[in-house]
Amino acid sequence: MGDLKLLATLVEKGDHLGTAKLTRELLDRGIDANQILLEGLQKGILSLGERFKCNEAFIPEVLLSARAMKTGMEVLKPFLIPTESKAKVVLGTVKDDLHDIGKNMVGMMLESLGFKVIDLGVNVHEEKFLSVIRKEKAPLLAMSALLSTTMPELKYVIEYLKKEGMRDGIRVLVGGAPVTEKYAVDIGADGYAPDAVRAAEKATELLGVKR
Ligand code: B1M
Repeated sequence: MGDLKLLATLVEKGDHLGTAKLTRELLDRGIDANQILLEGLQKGILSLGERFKCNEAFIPEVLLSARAMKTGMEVLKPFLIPTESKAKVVLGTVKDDLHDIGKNMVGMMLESLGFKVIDLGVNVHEEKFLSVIRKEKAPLLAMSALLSTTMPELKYVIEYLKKEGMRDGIRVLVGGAPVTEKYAVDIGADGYAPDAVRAAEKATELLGVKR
């Protein structure tokens, strides 16, 4: 559909006001919020990412595009969230990693399935993950890593949970562009998902909650 393509272009160009306006219009026209997220907003940031990879776009453009994506996501959020809450999920991007767009999408998809998401943001240290899991008695930890240099943090956090005697009480779900299913198994995570939709499905499966 043409307008979803236009939405992707607005995100790619970093036009946050245009992104918010068109997102609202598409919702008003009855287009499904998930479709807007995946075929509009996400396509735009990924396409900019491709240009960034080839040195055709640079960090200021990436930041503008990320802002547009976030603005659109804020407009969509209420349309993805049901009223009743299931289990608590502690979510965050690991230490030294500032990427949060994919993590925020995972959070939104989890919320859309009814989970109560406690989002700790980016650059989250293992002690912080652990203290919030303890305080909230959350049964699921969902961690995102976007850099090959920060991916090992996923493993450190799992080891830290073990060291602190907390590993048995919690399910750990991992993801992010460089993370693979094999890596997740190797580091002893309970689950891996390649994208936000499957992350929410996996969370449901791991916790054995009914939809
Ligand atoms: Co950065 N960056 N970045 N960046 N950036 C990447 C990731 C990179 C691939 C670009 C490239 O070189 N081609 C590259 C990493 C290379 C690598 O290590 N393999 C890179 C680099 C190198 C860097 C810097 C080091 C650049 C520099 O400073 N020289 C720097 C590091 C800063 C830091 O974190 N310490 C940096 C900085 C930035 C910005 C701050 C400018 C900005 C982030 C803004 C923000 O997030 N608020 C940024 C961005 C935007 C990108 C790209 C262009 C886009 C990332 C993104 O949002 N993708 C990215 C290139 C790319 O991805 N093609 C790039 C869209 C998002 C929807 O996808 O996050 O993958 P993604 O999430 C997906 C899945 O991975 C999955 O679901 C999501 C979608 O459904 N998923 C999970 C994510 N988390 C999950 C958790 C789960 C399950 C699934 O379970 C819990």
